[in-house]
Amino acid sequence: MPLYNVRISQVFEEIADLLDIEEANPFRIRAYRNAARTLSEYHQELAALVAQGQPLPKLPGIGADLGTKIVEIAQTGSCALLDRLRGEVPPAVAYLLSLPGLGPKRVRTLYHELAITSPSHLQHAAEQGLVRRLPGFGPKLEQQLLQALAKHLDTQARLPRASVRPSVEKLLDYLLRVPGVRQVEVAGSYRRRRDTVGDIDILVAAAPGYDVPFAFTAHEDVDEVLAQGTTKASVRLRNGLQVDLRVVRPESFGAALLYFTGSKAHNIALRLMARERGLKINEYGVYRDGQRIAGDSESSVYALLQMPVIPPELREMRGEIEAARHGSLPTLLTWQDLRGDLHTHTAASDGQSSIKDMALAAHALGLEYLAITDHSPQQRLARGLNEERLLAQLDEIDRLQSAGGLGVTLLKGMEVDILEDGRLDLSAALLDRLDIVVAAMHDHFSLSRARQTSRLLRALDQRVHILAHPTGRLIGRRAPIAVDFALVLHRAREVGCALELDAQPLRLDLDDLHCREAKEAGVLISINSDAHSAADLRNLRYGVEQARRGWLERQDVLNSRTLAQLKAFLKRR
Ligand code: DGT
Ligand code: CA
Ligand code: CA
Repeated sequence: MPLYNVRISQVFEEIADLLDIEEANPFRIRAYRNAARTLSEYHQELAALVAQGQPLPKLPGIGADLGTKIVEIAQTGSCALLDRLRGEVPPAVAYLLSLPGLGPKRVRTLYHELAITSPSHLQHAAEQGLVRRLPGFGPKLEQQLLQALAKHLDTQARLPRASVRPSVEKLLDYLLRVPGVRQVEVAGSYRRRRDTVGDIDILVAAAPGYDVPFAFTAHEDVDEVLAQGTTKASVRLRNGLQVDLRVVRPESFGAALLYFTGSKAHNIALRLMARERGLKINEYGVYRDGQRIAGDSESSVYALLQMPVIPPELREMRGEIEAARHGSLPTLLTWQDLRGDLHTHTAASDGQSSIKDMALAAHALGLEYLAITDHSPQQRLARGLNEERLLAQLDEIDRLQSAGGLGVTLLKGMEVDILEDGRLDLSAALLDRLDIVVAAMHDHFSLSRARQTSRLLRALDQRVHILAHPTGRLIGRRAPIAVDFALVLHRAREVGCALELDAQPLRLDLDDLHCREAKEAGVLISINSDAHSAADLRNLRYGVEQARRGWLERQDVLNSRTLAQLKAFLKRR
């Protein structure tokens, strides 16, 4: 089975990390990082195309050299450049870069002074107090590293959900065509739309007398069969993903779907409620005095407990059962509620598409407005816009807008860097010329909680409309910043600033719990694609899914407002 794009992208990330440790040319490092991001978000599996002997599509930021490397990785699983770099830098050293507080310079120190080559190695040294004595380290950083290591070592195995989607859809398709199969549904954390998944759970309703697990384990992508029976199977796919299959009779499909969707805590609560009513729930149905009285659909089970169906995204034991009982479940946001995108990049900075192509793509998705927000001057590698180029872009937007035919209204904006001390990377005069100011941090992620908090509070006191990817996390790669989030929310609410839910599948920042905190604090969320190409706008859908997990409704979301309402919001600052 071909490698996922996300795996190829990991090879590029690793190359970038190793080049970084070797102090290679920053532009070269950047090219690998950009290509990694493009790949991880691309909707078609490139290795599959390579396997079929088809040419690669033209991808933004990926020229002949990187294209050759993609083919090489797709065919061999690795590439010569990576092998060479790995020979020069021990493997786990690069991993250390993903810990907060560790850049290439400190990683080099750890390697040279203490011969540290892996996270567990580092943990050991830090526990003995050896790390604090190194030049450029200290007791605080040592403590911070220990905490991050503890967290990191147990979240490593989870995969971003978006990255396994093609694989899951392929399996579902296949199972639907297996003889005897009536219904197929993916359950577990995938169905609850968690940002990451540990494994995949698939449920099948089948007529009696068919060996569905046999057909399943014979799928071409299966590498190893971990367990197999007449009603279940567990396999590992060639790309490492584990998939659990359960087969039930059609009359049990709803009860089984409920059971295997989880969460476990949600299921346990339902079972307790049932017991209070003299009922028994298991994965086959609901029983009273040994008689089966429901279970073909999820709604038949919830109905017996006098509840509406609770959307899978909410089944986390975060108050959803209480809400369902009191008839106060939220009316969750849907894709149709979104009217615009307020954070996007063009080829003027590190994006790939023209303003016009971005606008046309936004229109094609049914959006009504689009903010163009390229990077500010400090982002040199991302070709951040200086004053002259920004003013030229504002003129260009005016020209495009008056020429008409775009299908969306453009808003003039910028993603302005928040400097280390909380000032913004643009003069107040220029900020005032923009329709919308999106502020974001791109460095100094490891400041102390106190300093990080005052940095953000200071940023919010300036003319900022949206605080972008507020915690800075990258799933599986960079921990969220340390910050007093409640205080940030309080100030955001006071000054009338929204917080972003960045919909890039590896960011999804804010996460579900933070979204809910924001809602409860009365702070609007803006769900933005942070697109770096026209195709990236489709990532908005992952944002909607995460927002639903955060209990968000239409009125909680800034970009569900009409253009007139949005403009009124923007004008207040
Ligand atoms: P994951 O795979 O770590 O992303 O998370 P889940 O939620 O998909 O967990 P998983 O794959 O271990 O199990 C799938 C579902 O099966 C889970 O959400 C609820 C159900 N389940 C698993 N084990 C138990 C159990 O011991 N008791 C109950 N009530 N349900 C369970
Ligand atoms: Ca699972
Ligand atoms: Ca499982």
